[in-house]
Amino acid sequence: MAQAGVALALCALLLHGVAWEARAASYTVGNSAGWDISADLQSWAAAKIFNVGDVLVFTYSKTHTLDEVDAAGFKSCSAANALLSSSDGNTTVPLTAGGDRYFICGHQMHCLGGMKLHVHVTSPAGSTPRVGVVWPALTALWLCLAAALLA
Ligand SMILES: [Cu+2]
Repeated sequence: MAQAGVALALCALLLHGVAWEARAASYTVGNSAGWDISADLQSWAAAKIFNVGDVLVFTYSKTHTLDEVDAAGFKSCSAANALLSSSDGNTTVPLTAGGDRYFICGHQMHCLGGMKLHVHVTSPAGSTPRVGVVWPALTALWLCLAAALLA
């Protein structure tokens, strides 16, 4: 009986792992600095691969805004034609499709000072992201449960 308990505990751990792998990544922009003029946003983005299904979380103070713009607005630091404009201090942006996304602070001087973010979102050709991880993991989970029941 003790053996079965241990096996079940291992199954629970494995299940936790499956849930973790299947979950899309959530990125806090700028890490602890957040969406801020002090953050090195270029380095932050350069070290990551963004996939469809991932989420960007922008946290910022009342001195900033979050504006999503097109490539031209990004280049010129102009939020005049913003696709999205937010100032609530905590904005979650789901990356629902592949391609380029551009974000700037609506205060032009901040943007010119480097408070701008370009991310390229990768969409795996013809498949749902991470499905390749989920099925082998689920199979392992079933084997684990079977082993626990037989123990
Ligand atoms: Cu700002």
